[in-house]
Amino acid sequence: MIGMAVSGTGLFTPPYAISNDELVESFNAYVRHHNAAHHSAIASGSMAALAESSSEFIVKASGIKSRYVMDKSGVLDPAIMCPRLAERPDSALSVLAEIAVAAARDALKAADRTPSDIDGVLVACSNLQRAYPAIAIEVQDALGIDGFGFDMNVACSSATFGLQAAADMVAAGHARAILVCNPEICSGHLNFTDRDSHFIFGDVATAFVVEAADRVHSHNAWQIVSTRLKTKFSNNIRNNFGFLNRAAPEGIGNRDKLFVQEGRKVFKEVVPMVSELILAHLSDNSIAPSSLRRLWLHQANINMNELIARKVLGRDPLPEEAPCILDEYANTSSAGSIIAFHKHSADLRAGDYGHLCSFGAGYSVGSVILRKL
Ligand code: CO8
Repeated sequence: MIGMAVSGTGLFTPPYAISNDELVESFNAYVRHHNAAHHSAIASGSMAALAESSSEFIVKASGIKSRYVMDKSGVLDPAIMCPRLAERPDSALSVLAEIAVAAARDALKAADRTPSDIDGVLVACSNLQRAYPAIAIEVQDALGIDGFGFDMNVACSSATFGLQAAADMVAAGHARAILVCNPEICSGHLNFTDRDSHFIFGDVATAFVVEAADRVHSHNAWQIVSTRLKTKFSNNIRNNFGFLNRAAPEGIGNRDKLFVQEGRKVFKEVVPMVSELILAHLSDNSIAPSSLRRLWLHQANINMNELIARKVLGRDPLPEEAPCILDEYANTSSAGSIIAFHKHSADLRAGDYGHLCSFGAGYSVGSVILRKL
């Protein structure tokens, strides 16, 4: 009995890249314009002047050098500072479903599966475009999948929680195979006028197929040895945007209606939570950290990842042991560790162990032990 497996992964990369220098240039233009417009209030001390951002700070504090986005011109326009994504008629595919479908087609190909092999679709992500109908049902329809679909959101941990939910449903006999999609248009929820966080996120979509390990026919399939999930309530990463805002119109447009965080607190509280969970999870499965060939860590911050990898391995990781994709993609929420897995798993050999993990708002942590088939 070898249980469940991830039999294929897919990736959709948006068409536009924004470098740190480009982002900082538009941010600083916004700051100069803002400070000039509020010159009297700033001079009188009733308003604080905004400070400029810097590419050097961004690379040092986060490891991020660039990000992909679905729209570049709106984000970089100091008068807009927000992606511009045109509304679509109800008869057209939603933009979130569109990027999920692109990643899903890639994952189905990698798994050597067709839509007729799939019985369920999960869209598991941080940033859902609407409340209903579920994006997953739209993806299901676009791909021609019979069965069921639903959305789930556990912020950055949506993909690992989705992986466990999919594996449980296949194991229970509710589906032969489940397609899990992680479309993340993080730029839609990011406050590009906030110096502390304007550089953090990027857009992307990933997808993967979960099915019984003894049924896979792909070349890069991974047995799901064990999963472990953990949540602990925290207000340190939060977004209060939602349909109840119209019931309190006085708050619409406030800072908390987009992504806000206490980045330092998150760093300090989440690193021990993640490393302790991974070590306990490995120990309970009698797997020595030294036998892990690769760590596909959540991609939020390079300094966090180096610390977690050091705590798990008991030494500094080699770059290929804990691959970094956030330099190119930035934080893509739930999709980050799946991108790392997608790009850096094919070279490993049958029997090799690897570890996939996520962490983020909630707080939420997902730990997945994988073994190559
Ligand atoms: N440019 C220049 N200087 C800056 C900038 C900037 N842009 N920003 C801050 N500074 C300055 C500060 O003013 C401060 O100056 P001083 O020391 O004089 O007070 C100094 O730099 C240090 O500031 P910080 O303490 O803020 O900087 P850190 O070194 O702690 O780095 C980070 C900030 C990068 C945010 C870091 O704390 C971090 O990465 N923390 C963890 C964050 C994390 O992992 N969050 C998870 C969020 S993801 C998630 O859960 C998903 C949510 C859903 C997705 C939403 C999509 C939008």
